[in-house]
Amino acid sequence: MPDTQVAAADPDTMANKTYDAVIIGAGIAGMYQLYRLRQLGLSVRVLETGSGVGGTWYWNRYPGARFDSESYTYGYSFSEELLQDWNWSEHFAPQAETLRYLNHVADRFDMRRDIRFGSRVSSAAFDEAARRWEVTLDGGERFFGRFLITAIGPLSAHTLPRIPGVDSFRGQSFHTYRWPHEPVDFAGKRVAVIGTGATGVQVIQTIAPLVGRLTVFQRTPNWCTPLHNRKITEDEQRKIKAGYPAMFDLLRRTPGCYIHNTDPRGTFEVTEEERETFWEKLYSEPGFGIWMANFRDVLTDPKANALFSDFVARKIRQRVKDPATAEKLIPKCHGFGTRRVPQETGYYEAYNLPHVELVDTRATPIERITETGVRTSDAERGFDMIIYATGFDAITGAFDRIEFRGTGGQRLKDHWADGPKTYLGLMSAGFPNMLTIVGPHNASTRCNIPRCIEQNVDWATGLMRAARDRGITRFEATPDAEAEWSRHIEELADGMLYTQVDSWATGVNSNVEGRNVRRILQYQGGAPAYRARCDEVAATGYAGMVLS
Ligand code: NA7
Repeated sequence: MPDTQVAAADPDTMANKTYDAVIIGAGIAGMYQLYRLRQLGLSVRVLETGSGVGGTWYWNRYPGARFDSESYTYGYSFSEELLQDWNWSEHFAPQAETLRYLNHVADRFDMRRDIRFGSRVSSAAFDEAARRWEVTLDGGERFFGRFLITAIGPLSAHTLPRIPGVDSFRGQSFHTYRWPHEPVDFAGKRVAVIGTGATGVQVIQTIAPLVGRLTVFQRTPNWCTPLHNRKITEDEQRKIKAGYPAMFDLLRRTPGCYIHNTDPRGTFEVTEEERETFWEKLYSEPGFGIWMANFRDVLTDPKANALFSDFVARKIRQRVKDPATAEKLIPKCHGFGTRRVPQETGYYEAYNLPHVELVDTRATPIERITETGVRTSDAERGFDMIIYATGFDAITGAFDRIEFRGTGGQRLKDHWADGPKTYLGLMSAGFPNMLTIVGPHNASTRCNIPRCIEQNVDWATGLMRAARDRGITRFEATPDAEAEWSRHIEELADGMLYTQVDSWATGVNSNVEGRNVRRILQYQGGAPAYRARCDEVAATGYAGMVLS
């Protein structure tokens, strides 16, 4: 068979597995990066653990998984035809629809031929002499790329609880991130859910009416607010499609690239009546407006924050019939919006069902998972199924699970041992030719994520275009630029209420050794300022980097 035909069947064979760029991950970021680098005419290989595209939306198939961003603000913006052809069915689309969308994108742009599925990267090492990365899969297969782009997701390193006996349970058990592809039957089952973050809330409200008995093990309650999801009408569909340019323009200007923008007023600049009316309006409106479009000081002034937290606490008391359960559901250790706000649909009402029980694991800690259920300090309960909605080793965890070695063999894990050190949240000194899309210290993890992904990818693509045009085979952030950016990140976070609270956003995870200390992982200056800084670096010929 002629070589050309071999290449058509398997590009890895002819190309000797050497590419201009290797991308790790075929989620939203990896797919878009592939599309853009192909436009540059580069040879690209995407390595993906799963058997399909979609990343977050491929893995998180748990019941109730859906957007918290308005669907039409979440899709890719790069193709007008795609925008006009795709119809979102609901204002906040469910996981299956989003996965369908991403598969549609992969097919439409013929992406799969450059993606290797079922390929988990275990290590990547920079070869200084060859100025390229050597990327190794589980099982030992190797790929080579001049450039290495990580698109491995901020919430992809899922964590099971460090509770004795997790392996001993004989019933069904699932982490929400590794939900089975086959349907799961809940009818008549005694089900435990551990964890009440954004994921746990979606699971609980969805399965509560389906199960025989539901016990929720809550360690920390969260401030949840109504999603108010509904179908998109035909008239709305037309308006959405006609309004894309204006909408994307707005999204470029808001701090988190949502359609919600901070209210310029201060909480105490209005009368009590005006305040209540405004907050009632926010509570009755869909999506994250209540978090993102609240008074400007709600997330920074402790008094304003406490007052709004009281407002939401009142709502919880009104909605939960049993006063003792309501009190358990009201957070006491953190204010509204200082952790990710779960968006709910009937979550609080689920606790009014006679077969749903809430266990406060701070009052009665889980001691062990047994063969038949869960033992707390005061009781042993039998279950048919345990659902772990216990979250992720966020933002840096996926990096820790791959052995990245830069110049002189240094490990990224060691370089970041005291917290990430980056330049623009996109690269790290000592790790040449490597770009970290949605990495720590960039704006994307406090963002309507595809919007910031597109910014990250477009910037990375610009750098690679410059490299191609100028014959550059090596780029690297300088240690000074890295130190300055890392300081800037700390300064921006100073005074934010969220930095005083344990959560995945501050890098705390009780289930991972060494993750009990808060770290600053996110850029807090807002997406527009972040984009401006990145653009300035590019416009000045990549200041803070050495290109050769
Ligand atoms: P989160 O928000 O990190 O939530 C994890 C939940 O699991 C949270 O309630 C934890 O309690 C709880 N948890 C974790 N470990 C334990 C143990 N050992 N015992 C009891 N409870 C435990 O993850 P999600 O998946 O809900 O959401 C992640 C993001 O995905 C979300 O913000 C969206 O952006 C999408 P804790 O609060 O730590 O006390």
